[in-house]
Amino acid sequence: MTDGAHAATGPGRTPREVATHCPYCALQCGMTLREEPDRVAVLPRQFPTNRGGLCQKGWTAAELLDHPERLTTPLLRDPAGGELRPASWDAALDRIVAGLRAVQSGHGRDAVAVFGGGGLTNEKAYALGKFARVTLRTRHIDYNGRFCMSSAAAAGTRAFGIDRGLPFPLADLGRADTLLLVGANPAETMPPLVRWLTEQRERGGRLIVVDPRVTATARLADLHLQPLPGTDLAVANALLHIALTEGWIDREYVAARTTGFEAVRRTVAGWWPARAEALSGVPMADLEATARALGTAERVIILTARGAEQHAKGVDTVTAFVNLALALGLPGRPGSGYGCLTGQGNGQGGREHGQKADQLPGYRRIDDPSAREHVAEVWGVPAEDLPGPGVPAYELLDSLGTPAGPKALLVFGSNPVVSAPRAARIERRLRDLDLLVVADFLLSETAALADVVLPTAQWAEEDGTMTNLEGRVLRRRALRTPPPGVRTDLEILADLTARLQVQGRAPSYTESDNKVPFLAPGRGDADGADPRGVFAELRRASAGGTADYAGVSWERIDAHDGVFWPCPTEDGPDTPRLFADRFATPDGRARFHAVEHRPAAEEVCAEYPLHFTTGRVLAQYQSGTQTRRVAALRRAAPDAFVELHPDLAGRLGIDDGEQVRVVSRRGELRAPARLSTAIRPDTVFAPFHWGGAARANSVTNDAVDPVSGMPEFKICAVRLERVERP
Ligand SMILES: Nc1nc2c(c(=O)[nH]1)N[C@H]1C(S)=C(S)[C@@H](COP(=O)(O)OP(=O)(O)OC[C@H]3O[C@@H](n4cnc5c(=O)[nH]c(N)nc54)[C@H](O)[C@@H]3O)O[C@H]1N2
Ligand SMILES: Nc1nc2c(c(=O)[nH]1)N[C@H]1C(S)=C(S)[C@@H](COP(=O)(O)OP(=O)(O)OC[C@H]3O[C@@H](n4cnc5c(=O)[nH]c(N)nc54)[C@H](O)[C@@H]3O)O[C@H]1N2
Ligand code: SF4
Ligand SMILES: [Mo]
Repeated sequence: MTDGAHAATGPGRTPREVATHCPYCALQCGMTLREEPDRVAVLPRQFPTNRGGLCQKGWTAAELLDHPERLTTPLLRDPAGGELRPASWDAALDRIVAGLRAVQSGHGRDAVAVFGGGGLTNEKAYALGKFARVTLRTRHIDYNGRFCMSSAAAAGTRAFGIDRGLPFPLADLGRADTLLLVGANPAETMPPLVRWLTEQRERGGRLIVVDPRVTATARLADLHLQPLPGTDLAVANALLHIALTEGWIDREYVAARTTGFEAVRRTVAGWWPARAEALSGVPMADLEATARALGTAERVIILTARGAEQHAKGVDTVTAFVNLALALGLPGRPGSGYGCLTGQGNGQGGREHGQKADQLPGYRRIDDPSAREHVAEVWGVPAEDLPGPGVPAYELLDSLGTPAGPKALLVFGSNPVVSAPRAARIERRLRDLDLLVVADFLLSETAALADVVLPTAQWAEEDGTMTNLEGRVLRRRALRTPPPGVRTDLEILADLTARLQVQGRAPSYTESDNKVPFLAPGRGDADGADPRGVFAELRRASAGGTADYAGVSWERIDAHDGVFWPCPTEDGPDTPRLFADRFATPDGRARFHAVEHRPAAEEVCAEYPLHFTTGRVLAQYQSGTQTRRVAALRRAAPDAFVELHPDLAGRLGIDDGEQVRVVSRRGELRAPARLSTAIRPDTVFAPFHWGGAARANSVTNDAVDPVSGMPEFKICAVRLERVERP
């Protein structure tokens, strides 16, 4: 049984079942879907990551398959009345093709942009990158992973020469003697992962959590450091300072396996624990206890997540923790290392196959001549015809509809009206476009602004692969076909490509365009919409790259519990653990980079005296398009809220449950106050899962990290006000 499905043996006898994975986060919990007379049932499934566990979102994921608000027909904006109205696929695709041609002939190829998502399968991420570069020939493609993984990715690449979220299997967490979680709240964001934390502590390990709030995860910890948001870099430098003073550095490892330590040593020499305490509020004694737990244990793992990374200094902050890990000799040592907890379902694979502005498939750089040659060869186009690098997500979104920016945008798998920083401004940019196309299965806030909405298939209706937070490539398996009127993302891309190629050319196109089939011929995929065919091509395109999938086949994934990349040959091994002997740098050594703390892009002042930070709650996912429509999740987390300390509430005369306004220089959000001693009195928190008046991103700062382009979602300056009742 290679597809993991059990076909029904007769009507009403054995229900059809399929072994697949949850559609939501990067843990990609194993689950079995079963077709029942009146619903699709979700059953937990043993898989090495979740070991039979699922969170509430996973349990209820199938509810959206037959949801009454599901889109089952394309929608076209009526030019006269301005309403979105049902239309045929022909009419919708014709409108898109005409719009793209008009924009490209008037303003050049780069006037069209593509925005993807880390929830797309590897096949779709790959096809989207190729669609942008080969079919549209625009340099403008980027994706929501820029808001998610980009800082850790950049730091990992510069230190280790490779970016794989966890360079070891998740199971290693259970055996760590000391585990440091920085800005991660897996008890809410990846609940089944908590089993590994429990196992770790039952074996006598120590768990240390760094978070400005006493989260569900912090409550599990032996030690909780509660810094001011945006001060993790100083904390990391102080921890390394202490380790140096105490002689806990692994000097042999540093000498044999790394370069650049001397500059780091000089920098952290100035980070006395007292200085870090004054800045972060973390007591010196706790810094010392943390450094000791890291410096004197055998198996030590340091993990970061969005709390540390979503800052305008996110890359340097991650680098500071990587420096600490390297100085202690952790990366590559059995049971030890540094890792980042990737977020979206295919957050890892989504950043490997070419939907990032500066990348080609296989985690190749688009400005590397040999990478261009290789991929152009697979695509059957001249390398010089491939566009150069585009710009990171926020810069792209912020340029839409401006005189120099793209005039048309196609969105696959993101809802930036809710999830982009400084969202009111991005909403205006989207409205300024000549053409906005959104493919979604629900009418997200972004789809509601579109000129054309294309109804697309859901996870249980498509085959493909996903790469989880461990770098393990998994199979997504279809239980059923999409409902009538709905097409898969791959079908949409193939349809558009065919129409763009057949119906003549925009004047800016060169001769070779019409000769380029979307997928090179002879690979078993006539129309380019078959995910197996696309995966076969992806394997060739990634071969020899950093993220090498050449040896990964669907059959091999099925026969094992997934395949870890890099995996260059079908009969050779895959790579569950990286860095045992060497790093992926030219000389095989990991690279230290000296990094200095700097203040947040926006500091508090008399007018905006409070720190504002954002994040997630267990029962809602991301921009909420999906989970806000699931009854049980809506009951569990019905509304947005503003979390603040009772002391602060007392000072401002705010009662629990009262409507408050969080105001920044960019805008405001309104939501009920939730009083809690779990947060620092100088900081307020709001989840970002809601749009409208409660949208957290009306408030957030659009300052970005200079290296990664990551926006500063986790800190800005605000004031808090009561909303006076009429
Ligand atoms: N329920 C649920 N689960 C999810 C998701 C979801 O939307 N909902 N999304 C998935 C995705 S895409 C992602 S990226 C992951 C994210 O997973 P996490 O990174 O665990 O989630 P966040 O809540 O964004 O941030 C984690 C913590 O960072 C803390 N924090 C805020 N500012 C700072 C700071 O300056 N320093 C430190 N050290 N901590 C800070 C917050 O208080 C929060 O508790 O979750 C995935 N899983
Ligand atoms: N303030 C604040 N803002 C944040 C964050 C934060 O911590 N604080 N976190 C950031 C992070 S880490 C992330 S990852 C982003 C996520 O934010 P978004 O990019 O908005 O992610 P989603 O809400 O998952 O949006 C996915 C959309 O695509 C649709 N969709 C799902 N699967 C598919 C598919 O296969 N094909 C197509 N065509 N559509 C699909 C869904 O219905 C949904 O409308 O938000 C970022 N924004
Ligand atoms: S932890 Fe993530 S993958 Fe697992 S069930 Fe929950 S949302 Fe799905
Ligand atoms: Mo994310």
